[in-house]
Amino acid sequence: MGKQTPQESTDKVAANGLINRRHLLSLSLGGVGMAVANTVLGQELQIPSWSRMPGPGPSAYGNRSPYAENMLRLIYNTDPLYPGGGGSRSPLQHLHGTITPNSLHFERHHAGIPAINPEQHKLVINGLVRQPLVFNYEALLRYPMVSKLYFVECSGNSGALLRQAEPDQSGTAQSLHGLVSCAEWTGIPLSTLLDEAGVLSEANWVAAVGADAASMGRSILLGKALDDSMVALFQNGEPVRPGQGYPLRLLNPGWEGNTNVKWLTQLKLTAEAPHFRDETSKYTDTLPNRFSLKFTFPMGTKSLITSPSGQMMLEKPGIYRISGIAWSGSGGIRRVEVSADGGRSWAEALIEGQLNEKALTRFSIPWEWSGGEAVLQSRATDNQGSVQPTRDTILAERGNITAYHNHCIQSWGVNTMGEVRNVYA
Ligand SMILES: Nc1nc2c(c(=O)[nH]1)N[C@H]1C(S)=C(S)[C@@H](COP(=O)(O)O)O[C@H]1N2
Ligand SMILES: [Mo]
Repeated sequence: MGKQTPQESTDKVAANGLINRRHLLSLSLGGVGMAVANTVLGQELQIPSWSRMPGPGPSAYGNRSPYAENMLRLIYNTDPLYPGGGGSRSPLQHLHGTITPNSLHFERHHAGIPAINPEQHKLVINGLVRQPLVFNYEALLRYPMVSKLYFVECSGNSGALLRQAEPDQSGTAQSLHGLVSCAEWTGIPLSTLLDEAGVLSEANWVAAVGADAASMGRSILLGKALDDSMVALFQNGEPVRPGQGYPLRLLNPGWEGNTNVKWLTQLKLTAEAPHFRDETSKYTDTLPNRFSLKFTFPMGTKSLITSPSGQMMLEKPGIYRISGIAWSGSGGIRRVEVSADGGRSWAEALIEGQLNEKALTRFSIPWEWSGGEAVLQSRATDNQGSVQPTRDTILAERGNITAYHNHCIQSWGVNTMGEVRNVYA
């Protein structure tokens, strides 16, 4: 977040009602508050019944309020031909901050969730190593660990925007983009385990395989494996959930979701990539000239307004908090800009909280809705200068044979009734 130029700081309200930070801080925080909150002066506060009676006591495992039970994952594609296949999407429009609660982390399984007893699970490291090793869960718990915030995003996320010529009017942040989540992952740096096995100089790849019925395998570049890949055992402080790969999963920060092999059971060092099913027939981008890109590992620079977003309703003209998430598979987010006029003018959003590499970042900006039509967009720039592209740019560059790795700008149209819909702009 660089210094503002004098020109920007005198610019009180950016085009189309976006209120820039300087204006908000120097002049009108109070003004905004007054406009948003209802005044309570002169009214007698009613004492609600729940403050008179003792409620239930503590519980062994906490639950959320029954008033917050509308936050649910959206399950898709439970085709009986593929038992356990399909997935579920995170309710991005209901989530705040940057951490996805474990119960709401999106899921993608190719053959369901195996019921693994950690006492019977093994992790093998073999292939081009000096000393093949086998670890049980108990042994892994004794290694030094690191804890980091990382997003996981399926490379099929947001694919509908490329597949569908007309925008899905019923689309929500969740239904269109909910295959991304973010957690604090705790685990052993993969480099620690590979060092112990002793990687031979001919090795270039780590072939990772899961213990599910899909026997999912992915090839990881040795450089990545030695850089920041980890064998994750904990997710937001508790054991990795069965849906996320209990008792352990591979995590390749910033890389396409599929490479994060769940229920990890084998790491084989190889000279060549084994070309598993999920890195050839799937998760591969075919270009208009029918050539396919061999591997696409880091996820693109991306952002999404989660509020207001598809299927929400603005009740009346006034000041709203535009808020959303931004992320990049190549590092941190440098800035996020927001437009209320379909990309003609942009204002810089406030980054809320810390900037973590390869993790979700929360942004927001106040916006005064006049009651007219608007098209809300956000555009992220990562700290290597890569800027989130428009849908038209992606289609022009890659066509739509592939719908994987779509990181285009999402447009939410607001009509004069205040209805928010997925639009192409
Ligand atoms: N063993 C195994 N690992 C797997 C999968 C799978 O089906 N089996 N699905 C992959 C896909 S496609 C994605 S996007 C991520 C999803 O991780 P999550 O379910 O924890 O969100 O896991 C990956 N790892
Ligand atoms: Mo995926």
